[in-house]
Amino acid sequence: MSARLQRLRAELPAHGLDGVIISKPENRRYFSGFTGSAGMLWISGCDAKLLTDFRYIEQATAQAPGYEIRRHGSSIYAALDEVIKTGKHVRVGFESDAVTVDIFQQLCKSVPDVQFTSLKLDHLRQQKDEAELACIREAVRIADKAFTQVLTYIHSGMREYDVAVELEYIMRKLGSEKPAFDTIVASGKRGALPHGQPSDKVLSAGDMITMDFGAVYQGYHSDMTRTVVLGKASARQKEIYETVLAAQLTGVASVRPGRSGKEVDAQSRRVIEQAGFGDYFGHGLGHSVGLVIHEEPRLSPYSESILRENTVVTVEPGIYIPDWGGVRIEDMVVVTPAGCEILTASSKQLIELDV
Ligand SMILES: [Mn+2]
Repeated sequence: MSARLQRLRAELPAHGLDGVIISKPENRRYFSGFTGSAGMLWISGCDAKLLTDFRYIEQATAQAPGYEIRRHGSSIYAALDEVIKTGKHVRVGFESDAVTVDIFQQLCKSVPDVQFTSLKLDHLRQQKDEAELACIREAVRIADKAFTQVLTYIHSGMREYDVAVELEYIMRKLGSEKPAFDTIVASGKRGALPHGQPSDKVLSAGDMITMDFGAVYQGYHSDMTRTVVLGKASARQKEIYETVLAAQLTGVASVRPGRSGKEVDAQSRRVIEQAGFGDYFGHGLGHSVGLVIHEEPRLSPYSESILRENTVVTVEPGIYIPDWGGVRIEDMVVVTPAGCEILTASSKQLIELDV
C-alpha cells in the first residue's frame, strides 16, 4: 500500500491540496486494503486515517495496517472535522465522481473551516502491479474454465436463463466472489442486442449464442465474450463470425504502450467497415478492467487516453444485425513493453455445439 500512498501524496501539491478525503469504495480499497462497505480515508502529507463504524473496526485494523483506525459515532462527518482540524489542514480534495450533492452539502456543513476542491483519482489505478495482475489472471482463469464447462451443458430446448445461471453457478464453485456484472446470454435474433439480458427464449438449432460474463477474485474482475452456434453454422453466420474474429485479432495486435484508445479502436473497426458491416458495430472496442468492471482508459472512437504498460483492457468488437442476430468476441489483454499479452485462454475458433 505504501507505494500507492506515495503516488497519491505526490499528486497533492499539483492540486494545491493539503489532503484528500477518499470515499469511493474501490479507491478506499486500493489505497488502504480495507474492503468494508462503509468508511472514509483521510490522507495528507503525514496522516493516513481510516474512519469507519463499529461493524468494521476489527476488519479495518487487520486489513489496513498502515492506517490509524478511527471509530466514528452517529456522524462520520463530525469525525472527519475533528481529524482534519487536528492537522490544521485547510485545502481538502474530494472525489467529485463519487460524492453526491447531498454528501457535499453535508461536508460543507460539518467541516466548515475548509476549502474543498474536487479531484479524480481513478487514473492512479490504471497501471496494475504484480499482485493485482495475479488476481486478474485468476479471475480470467475462472471464467475460461466456466466457459469450457458450460459448453457441455448447453442443448436445444433450454432457456437463455438456464445458461446464464449455470455459468454463474460454475464460476462461484470455482472461486468467484460474485458475477463480474449481469451475465449476458443472447441467442438467435436476440444476439442483435449487444447487452441482451438473458430471457426465457428457448435455444433451438441454428441459433448463435453470445455469452458475455466474468468472475471476481479478491475484488478484481474478468470479462470475456464468446459466440457459439447450436448445430451447424450457415455460410452467413461463418462470414460474420470470421469478420468479427479478424477485427478482434487486429485489435489485439494493435494494442501497445503509447497508442491512444481511438487508434486501437480504429484499427479493429476498419476490418469490420471494409467487410461492409460498419453500421452494425455501434459500440467502443473495449475498456480497462480492474477493481471495477469498466475503467478508464477506454478503447473507443472518442478516447484520447494513451495506453500504458500493465494496463488491462478488453478487446471486444461485434456485429449486430437487427432481426438476424449478432456476434461478439472478447478477450482481456495486458499491455506489455512491446505490445500485449492475451490473458483469456479460450479458443476463438467458431464452436458448433451438438443440438
Ligand atoms: Mn467487456
